[in-house]
Amino acid sequence: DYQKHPHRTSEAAVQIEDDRTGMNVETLRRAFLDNLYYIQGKDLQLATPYDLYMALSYTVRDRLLQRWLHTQEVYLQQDVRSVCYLSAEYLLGRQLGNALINVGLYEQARAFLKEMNLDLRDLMEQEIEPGLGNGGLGRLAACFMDSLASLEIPAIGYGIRYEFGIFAQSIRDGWQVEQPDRWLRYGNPWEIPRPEYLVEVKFGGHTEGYIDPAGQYRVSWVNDRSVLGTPYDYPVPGYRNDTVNTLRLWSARATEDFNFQVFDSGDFARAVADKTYSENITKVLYPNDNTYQGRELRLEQQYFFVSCSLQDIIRRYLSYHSDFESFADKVTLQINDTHPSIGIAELMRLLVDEYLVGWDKAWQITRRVFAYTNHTLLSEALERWPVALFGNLLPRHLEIIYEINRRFLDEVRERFPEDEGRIARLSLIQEGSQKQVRMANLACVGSHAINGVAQLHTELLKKDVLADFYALWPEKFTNVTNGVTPRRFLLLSNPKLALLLSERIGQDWLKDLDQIGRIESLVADPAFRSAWQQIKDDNKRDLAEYILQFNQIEVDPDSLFDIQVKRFHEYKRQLLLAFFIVTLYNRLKRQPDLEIVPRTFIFGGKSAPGYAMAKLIIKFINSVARVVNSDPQVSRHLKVVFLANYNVSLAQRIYPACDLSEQISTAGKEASGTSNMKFALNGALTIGTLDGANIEIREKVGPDNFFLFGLTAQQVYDLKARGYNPRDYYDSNAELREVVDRISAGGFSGGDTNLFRPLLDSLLYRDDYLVFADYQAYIDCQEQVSQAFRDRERWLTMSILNSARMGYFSSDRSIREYSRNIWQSEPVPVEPESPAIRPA
Ligand code: T68
Repeated sequence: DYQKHPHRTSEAAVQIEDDRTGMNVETLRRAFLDNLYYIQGKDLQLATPYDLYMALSYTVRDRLLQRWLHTQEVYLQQDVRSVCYLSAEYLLGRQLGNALINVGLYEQARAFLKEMNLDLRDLMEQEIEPGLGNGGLGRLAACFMDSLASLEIPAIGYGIRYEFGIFAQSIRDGWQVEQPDRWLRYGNPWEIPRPEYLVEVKFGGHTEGYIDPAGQYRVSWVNDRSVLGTPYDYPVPGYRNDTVNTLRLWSARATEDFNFQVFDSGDFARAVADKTYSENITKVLYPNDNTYQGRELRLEQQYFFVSCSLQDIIRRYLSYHSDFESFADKVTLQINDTHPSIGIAELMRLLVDEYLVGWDKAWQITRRVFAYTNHTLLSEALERWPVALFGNLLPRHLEIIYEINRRFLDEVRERFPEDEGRIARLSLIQEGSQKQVRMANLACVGSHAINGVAQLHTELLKKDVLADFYALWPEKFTNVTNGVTPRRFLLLSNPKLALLLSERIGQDWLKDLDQIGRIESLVADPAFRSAWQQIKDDNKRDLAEYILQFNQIEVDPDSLFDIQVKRFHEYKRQLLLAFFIVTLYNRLKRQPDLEIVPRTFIFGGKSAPGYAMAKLIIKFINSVARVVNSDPQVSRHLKVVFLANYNVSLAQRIYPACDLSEQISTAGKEASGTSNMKFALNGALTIGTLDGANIEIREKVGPDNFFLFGLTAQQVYDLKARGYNPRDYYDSNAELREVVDRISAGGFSGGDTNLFRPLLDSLLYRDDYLVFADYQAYIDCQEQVSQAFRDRERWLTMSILNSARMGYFSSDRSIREYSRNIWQSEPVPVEPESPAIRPA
C-alpha cells in the first residue's frame, strides 16, 4: 500500500487510514468531532443540529473519497467502456442516509451517535434535499445512478447544477404558493467543484465557409458570446461494493470577470450585469413536467450542459486515444427524454468542424453512441423549437440539422416513393407558418436505440406517437420497464420492514430484489404476519404524527390510508379521487348513520406554476378537506389531508404508511409511473387503471391482489373516436350529478358558485381525461376496496403478496436490461484499495 502511495510515510498512512477512512465506531466518533471542530468551527456545546449533520456528512464523504478516486483510477487504467447518462434532471433526495447505507456505515454511525446521546435520524432530517428535478423522470435518473454503481458498471451522469431546484410549495388559503428553493444556502458537503475541468460553450453569431489547406470546404461557427461551465462532482456509491461513480453537474460562469470593452467605457455596472446574465443559464430548474414551453433560456440550458458534457467526454477519450476509431466502443450516451437531444447535432459539429472527421464517419459514430428514452405519450409535451429562435442561438446546429434531415429524407423517399405525407411527418422540421425543429424526430434519427419505459408505453410509441419511425426501423425499438432502487425505497425509508425481511430471508434481496419472493412462503406464518401488521401500523402512526404536526389534523392510524401523491396533472386524475370523497360525503349527509370503512385520504404534489387548472384542482382538494374535516358527522369516518411540498424526503415517509395506492391515470397517458412500484414494494395495495407499469405490476402480483377499474387504452381511443359526450354521464348518473351539483352550488367554496366553474366546465364540456366515463367503475371498485379492508386478514395477505412479488421492479433489473440490450456494457468490479477500508 505504501508503494502505491509513495507520498505517504508509514506513519502518515496510519493517520490517514484512521481518521479519514477508518470504519470502526471509535474512529468514526473521533473523525466526527474533528470535522465538527475544524470544518464547522464548533464544539459539541455550540453545535446546532445542522452543524452535527455537516460534521457527519464530511465524515462519510471522507470514506467515499478514497473509493471514489480508486474507482476512477481503475476505469482509466482499464480504459473501460462507460455509460454516459445525459439528463436535465436528477431528483436525488437526501444524500447522507443513502451514503451511510451504501458504504456500510449506517449501524456504526447510529451506534457512536447514540453513545453521544444523538439520534442519527434527527441528523439526517437536517439535510436540505437536492431537488434538481420535477418528478418521475428526474427520480428515475437518480435510481439509475444508484443501480449503475451497485452493479459495478462504469458510468457517469451528466446534468445541470441548478442554483434553485424545484420550488418549495406551501398552501395558503388552499392555494399553492411557490417559493424559491435555496438549497445551497448553508453549503453542500456532497459536491466537489472541479474548476480545472472548465469548458467553454458558445452561443449565437453566424457561420462562415472556408477552404482548408487540403482544399476541403469547411464551416466555422463565429459565435457572439460564450459561457464557461464548471463541473461539480457528486459521488455515487454502489451498495456495499467498492465502486463510486460520478455525477457531474455543470454550473455556468461568465467567461471574463470584466467585459473590457464596456469597462473601458466606464460602465462597470453593465459589465457586472453581463456576467450575471451568463450565470442565469443554470439559475433555476423549469418547473414543468409533461408539458413544454418554448423558452429560449431552456434551450440555452439544454445546449449548455450537453456541450459541456460532450467536450468533457471527448477530452477524456482523447487522453487515451489518438483518433475516433474506437470512440463508439468506449462510450455510450443515453439521453433521458429529448432534453439532451441537441447532443446529436453537437457531437456532429464537434467531430466534423472541430476534429475534421468526415460527415459519413461522424454520422456513423453519432448514431452508434446515442440511445433515446422517451417518457411521454402526451403530444403537447413533445419538444419543438421555433426555427428562428433555434437559428439565432445555435446557427451551426441548425445547419447541421438541415443537413441530417436532407440526407434522411432522401433515404425515406427511396424507400417510400411518392409518399409526401410520410415525408412531412418524419421530417425533423415541421413546416407551417411557424417552422419548428422536432426534437423527438432528431432523437429517433440520431440514435441506434429508442425505448419506452413500460410495455404499454412502448407499444403505443410504436403504434402511435413514433409509428412512422417504427415503420422505418422496427429493430431500433425496445422496451425497458422502469424500476426503483430498493436501497432508498425500502431499506432507508422503511427500516422496520427491511429488518423483518433480513431477519427472515437474509440480506440478499438488497442486491437481488427477486429474493424478496422468498417471503411468500411466510405468508401463513402467524409471527411473520403479526410483525408485518405491526410495522404497517407503526409506520401509519408515524405519518399520523407528521400530519398532526404539519397540518394540525388528527387522523386515525387505524383507518384506511388512501394516498395519491404525484405531480398535479389533469391526466393523473386527482379529481377522480376527489369526486369519490365527495360521493362518500354526500352519502353520509344523506344517511348519517351509514357505516362506512373509515378512511384517511392523503394528497400531495406540486403543480407547474403556470398550469391554472392543476392549481385549481389543488384548491378544490383543500376546499373539500376543509368541509369534510370540519363536519363532525362526516369527519368521524373521513379525513382529507393535503401534505404541502411533496418531495423525495416526504415520499420516503409516505410510502411505508400507505394501505391503498392511487394509480388512476386515464389509460394510455401515464408512460410508466414509478410511485406505483414504491408503494407496492412497501406493502400497499393498488387501485389502478390498465395504464403504464400498472399493467405489469398487476400481472406480477396477480389480479386478485390488485384493484382494477376503468376503460382500457383501446376503449378510451374508441370512445373518443365515436364521439365522447361527458354530459350523457352527468345526465344518467344520479350520484355523479349530485357531486357536480354540490360543487356547482358552492358547497365547497362557501357559496361561491364561480370558483370551481372552470373545473366543472372542463369536465362537462370536454373531459379530455374521461373522469366522468370512469367515475362509476371507480366508485364500484372503491367499494370492493372497502370490503377487502374489512377483512383485515385477507388484506394483510394481499399486502405481503404485493411486496413479495415486486422483485421485477428493481431499477437493478432495468439497468441490466439497458446494459444487455442497448449499451453492451459490462460490470468492472473495483477491488478495495486496502483491506482497512472494508466495512467491519
Ligand atoms: C415521467 N415523466 C412520466 N417528465 O410521466 C412517468 N417532462 O410516467 C414515468 O414513470 C417517468 O417519467 C419516468 O419514466 C416526467 O416526469 C418530466 O418530469 C418532465 C420534465 C421536463 C419536461 C417534460
